[in-house]
Order: sequence, then structure tokens, then C-alpha cells
Amino acid sequence: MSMKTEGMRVNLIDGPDLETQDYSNSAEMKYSVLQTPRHNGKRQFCQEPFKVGTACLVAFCLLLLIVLVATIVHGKSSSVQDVTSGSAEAHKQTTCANVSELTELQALRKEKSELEKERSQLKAIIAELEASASTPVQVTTQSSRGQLTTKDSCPSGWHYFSGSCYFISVFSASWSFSQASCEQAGAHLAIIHTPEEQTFIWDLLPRGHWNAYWIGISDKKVEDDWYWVDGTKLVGGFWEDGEPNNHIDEDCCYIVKTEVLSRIATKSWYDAPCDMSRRLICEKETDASF
Ligand SMILES: [Ca+2]
Ligand SMILES: [Ca+2]
Repeated sequence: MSMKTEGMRVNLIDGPDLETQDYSNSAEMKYSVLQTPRHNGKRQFCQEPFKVGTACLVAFCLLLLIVLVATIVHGKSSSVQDVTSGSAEAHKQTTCANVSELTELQALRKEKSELEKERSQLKAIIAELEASASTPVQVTTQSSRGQLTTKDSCPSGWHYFSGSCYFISVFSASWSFSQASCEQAGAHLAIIHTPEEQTFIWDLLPRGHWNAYWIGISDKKVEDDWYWVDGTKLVGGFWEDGEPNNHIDEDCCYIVKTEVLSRIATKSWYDAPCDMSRRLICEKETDASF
């Protein structure tokens, strides 16, 4: 192998050094110039995929890391939200339970207050009735049969008419409470059958703005089917014009004696809600003992 050939072989293997290469030989220079780019291009061609792959791998790892971090953060956030939401729901339920208990407590207190008020009223009624019953007096009056008699007697504060004594209260109570109060005294709410009896009671009542007194009749069981407290059915009655009208669920009857003088005894009955607080008229037959 000649020196020239050997030089060309070296150039083929190691590549030319363009700065130190002696290009005096034009053919050698031409060969070197032609070969060098091809040699470098092959290197770059081989290195580019690796660089791209590495970059992609790094980018993928970064993306994976970002996703991982985001997942952890989101998971923690969700957990915090779940805990917060659960705590809020528990707090809400506790608050609702407390409000319910408070409402129930207030209702019980109100009911207790009303019961205490009724108890106080009942005590006053019983005391008044017992006081009147403890001092019976002999009454000489004219019976319904027109005969004078001394056997009919009424307690102090009670008024005799035709075999019965009548008590007019100054206190007020519901219809049921009034009937119970009369029963405590061995009486009942007044049962009125005749215009004379109605007029007698009417004359006992003081006039007032709306002085109203329970009597012993109601249509609690069947609407517009009025019965006395002794179980007998009402016949007729002394209703005000337009009454009874059951205007606001009205099942109990009272007598009204207003300051208007034109109102008369035989048109003085009204129906009204039984839980209204009114004065009352008790009646007791005189053949029973006080
Ligand atoms: Ca009614
Ligand atoms: Ca009415």
C-alpha cells in the first residue's frame, strides 16, 4: 500500500481535520471535503432520536409528576371537604334537634302556664261556690204553680225560681270548665225551658258592653243538633236573629246582655267557640241537698 493510499484510509477512518489537513492535493481535498459532511451527518442522524426520546421521557416524567402531585393535593382537598361537609351536616342536625327541643319546651311551658291558670280559676270557683253553699237561707217565694212555699231554699248568692236555684258568676271560664265548676257544687249549667225562666235569669244579669254567660246547651256531637247537659234535646230556644250560625266553629251557647236596651230576654242566645272564656250560670234543683 502506498503512502497516499494509506493517508486516504486514515482519513476514511478518523475523518479529516479541516484546519490541519493539507489540501495541496486537490483530489485528496475533494475526497475529504466530500466525505466529512457525510461522516458528521451520520453521527447527528444517530444522536437526534436519542435526544428527542430523552426529552420526551423527561417531559413525560414531569407530566407524570405533575399529575401525581395534583392527585395528592386534590385527594387531600377532597378529604378536607368531606370532613368539613360531614361536620357541617352534623352541626346542622344538632342545631335542628336543639330547635325542636326548644320549641317543645316552650310549648310545654305554655301548656303548664295555662294549666296553672285554670287550676287557679278552679280553686277560686270552688271557693266561691263552697262559701255560698255553706250559708243556706230559707227563701219564701212563689212557686211556678203559684203557691207560696218555704221549703224551697237556696244558698247565699243563689237565686230561687220555680224549684231551682241559680248562681251567676263574676269569674270567667271555658264552657267545659264552667260545667265542671257547676258540678263541683252539685249543680249544672242552666237548662232553660220556658220564657218565664229565661226572663227570670235575664233579669238577674247585669248589663254590660258584651256581658256573656254560658248556659248548658251545645252541639258538640253533631253540628246544629243542640242538646242540654242533662241529655235532652233542645226544642225552640231563645236565639238572637241569625243565630246559631256556627260562624267560627261555634258549638256552645251563651246569653248576651248588652247595654243596648232594645235587646230582649227571649232573643239573647248566641253560639260561640266552647273554649272562649265567659261567665256562667249554674242551676241546681232544690229537691237535692246542698
Ligand atoms: Ca255549632
Ligand atoms: Ca254565633
